[in-house]
Amino acid sequence: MTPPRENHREDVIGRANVEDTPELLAYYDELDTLDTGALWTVANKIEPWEPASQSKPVLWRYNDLRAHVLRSVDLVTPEKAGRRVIYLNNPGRTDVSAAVGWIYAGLQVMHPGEVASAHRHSASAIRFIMEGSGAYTVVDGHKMTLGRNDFVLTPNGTWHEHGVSEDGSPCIWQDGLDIPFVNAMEANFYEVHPDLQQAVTYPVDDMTKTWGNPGLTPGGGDWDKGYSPLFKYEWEPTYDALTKYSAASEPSPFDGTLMEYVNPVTNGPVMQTMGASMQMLAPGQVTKAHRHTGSYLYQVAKGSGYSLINGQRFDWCERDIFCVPSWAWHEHGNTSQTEDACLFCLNDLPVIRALGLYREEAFGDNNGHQIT
Ligand code: GTQ
Repeated sequence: MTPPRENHREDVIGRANVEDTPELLAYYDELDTLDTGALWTVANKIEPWEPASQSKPVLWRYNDLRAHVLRSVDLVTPEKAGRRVIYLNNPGRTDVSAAVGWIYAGLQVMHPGEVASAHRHSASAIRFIMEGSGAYTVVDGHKMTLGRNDFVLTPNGTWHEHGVSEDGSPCIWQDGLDIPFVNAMEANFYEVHPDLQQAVTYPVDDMTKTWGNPGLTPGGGDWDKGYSPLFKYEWEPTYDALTKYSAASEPSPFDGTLMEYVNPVTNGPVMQTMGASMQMLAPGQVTKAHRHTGSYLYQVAKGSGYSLINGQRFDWCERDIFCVPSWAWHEHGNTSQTEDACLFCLNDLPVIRALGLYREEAFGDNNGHQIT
């Protein structure tokens, strides 16, 4: 960790530095009865020198969670539960049920033949498929079939339901939603579909076939919604793209080879509030530390390695999930000398960037590595 900067001391001129006296304390009590307060009693807290995330760096090991997630199948039905999900409860964010920052995440399990009813809400979601076969999601009449490491969007306001086909196997996927953020904006609406299920009104996987062709968009294709028409992003083309890009370029010292998933119409993020990326670490690759604003939830799509987050080491393997809170120092290492490692990342960068709040800093000392 770096020492506090000189201008970060609380006694510098211009920062609130008023000592309590009996008279002032009585005055504060009077203000309180009028639903008011003296700014200088809270100023240093509400205007910190730099972001002070309440989220803790956390690693959720799939090995620890999987049996508990599967157990929920014996305890509740999707009909009763609405969504049968075990959510990731960051110890610093339990008040808003967030996994990190303003991002919610959970592990949803479904057995073959099960369906979770259709609903829609102001929160946007992604699902990242972790295991099993036969999973599908229907979004506004478009049915998407889903395999391992695919991810699917259910953008705000779209009707969506999930299921697993009769001939599939038990499926577990990660849900990631901006529920805490939309609640913070006090803008969350929720509706159950009047028929509980929606009709599939387009050919299966039509959005991938229409919008998912590299370098080509449909002639006369027309899309002006705030989210990507490519509702599903498949693993194979993603891995193929990363393999080609890593062979053709130098990796970033901080991220290895990183590609962002984009809306093919705008080249911008997949949704207005949440973005996603996949990054590849070559065998043995170790990155340097940096930090930036925004909250990040990683899922290990392939391989094994470690991350140092604010000086704390987390060793991860395939299917583990970990978070990097805003402005936390982080660096990653692939511990295999033969296999690459791939990290899927869900983040709130679209919000951070749209509001002009993005900032980034490299760790300057110790050749760019945190001291642990
Ligand atoms: O599938 O729409 O994990 O609405 C939490 C809230 C999943 C969903 C969650 C949701 C969903």
